[in-house]
Amino acid sequence: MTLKVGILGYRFMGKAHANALARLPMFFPDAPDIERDALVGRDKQALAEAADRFGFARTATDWRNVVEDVDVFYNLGPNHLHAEPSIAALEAGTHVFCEKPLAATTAAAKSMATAASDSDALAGCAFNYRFVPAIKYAKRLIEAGELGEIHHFRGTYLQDWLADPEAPWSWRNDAELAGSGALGDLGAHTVDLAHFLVGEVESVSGQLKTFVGERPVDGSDETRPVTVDDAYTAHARFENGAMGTFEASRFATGHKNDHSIEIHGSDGSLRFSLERLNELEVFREGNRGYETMLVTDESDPYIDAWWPPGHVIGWEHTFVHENYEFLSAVANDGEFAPSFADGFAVQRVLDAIEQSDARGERVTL
Ligand code: SOE
Repeated sequence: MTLKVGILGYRFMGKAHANALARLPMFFPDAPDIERDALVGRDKQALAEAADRFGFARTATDWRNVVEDVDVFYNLGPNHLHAEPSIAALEAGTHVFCEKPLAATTAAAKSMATAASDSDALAGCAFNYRFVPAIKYAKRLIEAGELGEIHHFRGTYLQDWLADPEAPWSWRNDAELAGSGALGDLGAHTVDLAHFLVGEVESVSGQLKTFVGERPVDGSDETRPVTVDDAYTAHARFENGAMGTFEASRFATGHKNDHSIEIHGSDGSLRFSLERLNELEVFREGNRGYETMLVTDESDPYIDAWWPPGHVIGWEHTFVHENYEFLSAVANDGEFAPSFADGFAVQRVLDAIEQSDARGERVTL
């Protein structure tokens, strides 16, 4: 079976997913055949150049002309654009893969989850860090009971790209377009991993902070207001009794893209950092400290598709893994996680953190 694919968005995430589609035949030969059909965007010239580079047959400036003509629609646009095209595609029976966070608001995320539930088509949310071999390995350790009863989850996502007050304004700085700032862009990933590895969040108390209130607009003398958070912190209680701390910042000088988690259980602990994504640190009761494992053996998740042990993989490979899993589920009429319901569950935690910050009190979901 050949799946005809249309993609809305051709910049950063467009490149990451187009690269993943191009890698599939070489590294995952049992993946379904893909026809890179339509690339959707507004700037016709930039779109044509991207379509040529990414190997797409045609371009379109209106997603309405694409969602019913393809088998799979990728929504890689800015967060405020996630709902309408994805819902229209699902209502037309087109499978949808949507970037994270699911939406700019909880209400929009709920509508998307409902549309996915009502549709025969498959919908997935592109939380790519679930598809890091070391994270999959961590999931196996926890499910095998090797950490025992989980007591703590600690997740931070630290970047520094806005520490310079002169760094230009972008849609990620606008509440209407993005929904929130570091909370939704980065915190969404951490909350999803917490759900994946530990379980559902019961209550949170959090705070948001905006360090720089306006930024220059590229190519003009104007400035535009920053109406979202630059950083957030939160404490959480999980339904299973574990405790959690969450943090993300775009002002964490010294960190480029450091998504780190640490989990402590009664019988052991684990530690992971995206800046060393081929490694997992594991502490087992009785050892003197953490052991650093290189998760690149053929028996480790996804590694047999790539290279011999020790020939490390990178950030882009997580997109190949998630595309392989989603498109295989589409072709085989299977299931895929994270679903839109999973994306909506993340959005509810983000919303509760925002509510807690606004009300100055703990919020139960
Ligand atoms: C920007 O913060 C960004 O590209 C996020 O949007 C991605 O989800 C994250 O994986 C890397 O950083």
